[in-house]
Amino acid sequence: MQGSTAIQSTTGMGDEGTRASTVDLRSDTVTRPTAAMRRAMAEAEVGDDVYGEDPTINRLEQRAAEIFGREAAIFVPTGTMGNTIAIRVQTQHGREVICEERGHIYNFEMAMLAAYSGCIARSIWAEDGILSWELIQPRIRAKSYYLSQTAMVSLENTHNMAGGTVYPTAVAEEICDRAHELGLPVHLDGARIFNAAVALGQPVHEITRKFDSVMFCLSKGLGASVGSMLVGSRKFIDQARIHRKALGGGMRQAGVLAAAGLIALEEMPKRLHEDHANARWMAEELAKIKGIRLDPKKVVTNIVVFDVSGTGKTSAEISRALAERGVLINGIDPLQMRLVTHMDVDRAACGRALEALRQVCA
Ligand code: TLP
Repeated sequence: MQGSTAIQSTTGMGDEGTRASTVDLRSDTVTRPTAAMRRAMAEAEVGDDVYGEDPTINRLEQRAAEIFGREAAIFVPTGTMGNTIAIRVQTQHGREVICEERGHIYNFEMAMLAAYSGCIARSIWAEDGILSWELIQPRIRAKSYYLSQTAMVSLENTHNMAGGTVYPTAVAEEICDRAHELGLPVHLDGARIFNAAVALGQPVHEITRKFDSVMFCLSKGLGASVGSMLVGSRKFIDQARIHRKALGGGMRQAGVLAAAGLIALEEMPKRLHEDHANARWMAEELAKIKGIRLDPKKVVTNIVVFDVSGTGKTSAEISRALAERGVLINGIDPLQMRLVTHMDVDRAACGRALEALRQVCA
């Protein structure tokens, strides 16, 4: 798994007509808002959020803080902006952020870690993307005036490119405890933290309580069209608000977005287990296809990463052949592909995707 983690977008999306029959497993970011979300959006009470006067945004921020057991929360347009802000608030220029080698903040956030926070990533490769204190501790820079200093640790749960893997809570908590003893804050890129909570059978406040800041997305498996949240202390969120504005994230009457976000937050975690069951089933069936390699037991949430090197085809070739059959799945490098189950793809659609994969790999 070590190596490049570029998402290779080899498949486009057709017009509305082809869309209905297309099985889109490129990501859970492709989910579209439910009818209830669209109604709530149409009816949302709104105000100017830069003045703090959007009642729907205020409600969403309050509910996110309550659900995560924190003092405060802030609505941000994207997960990338949420992570960027969390890193900026808790680091200083010229320092280092410890993260996993395939982590989103390191590979998919346009180097904002460097561009906005002035830090470098001290990346560590970990089996299944799951770091431990044993792996982190030796990479913390010695206290010295001539070494750039470690500023923070950032974990990703679930770990996207490692295949939706989940941190055992004790492992994440040990990292937080040991980092805190050294005065280092720990951020959680919890884009899919509700998937992790479902897999662990623990509520999100329990599995995130030791992190200094948590970002989670409303717009992925939870189905809202736009938006992510940052949660943490009141002081942290006050600082975050300044950086959100600086980054152009002051969104005025964004209550129309928050209205869908509230439904995503309150209602949608209840159905994520369906996506997990579909992903596991797909993984088990994929493992039976000659040339495809993966361990289905490792699939515990909604992401399946699989090796196609034994098929004699590249991931790009497979993507293109699948697209011709109305199935969208992208490569993450020439040898590996990622599929993500979500609420717009039911068991029958997963079956159609499998059939197309069987044909293409034959
Ligand atoms: N992930 C996207 C792509 O950017 C790879 C996807 O299709 O999975 N953290 C994690 C762990 C993510 O997976 C993502 C998006 C983000 C942050 C960023 O969220 P957005 O796209 O809202 O900026």
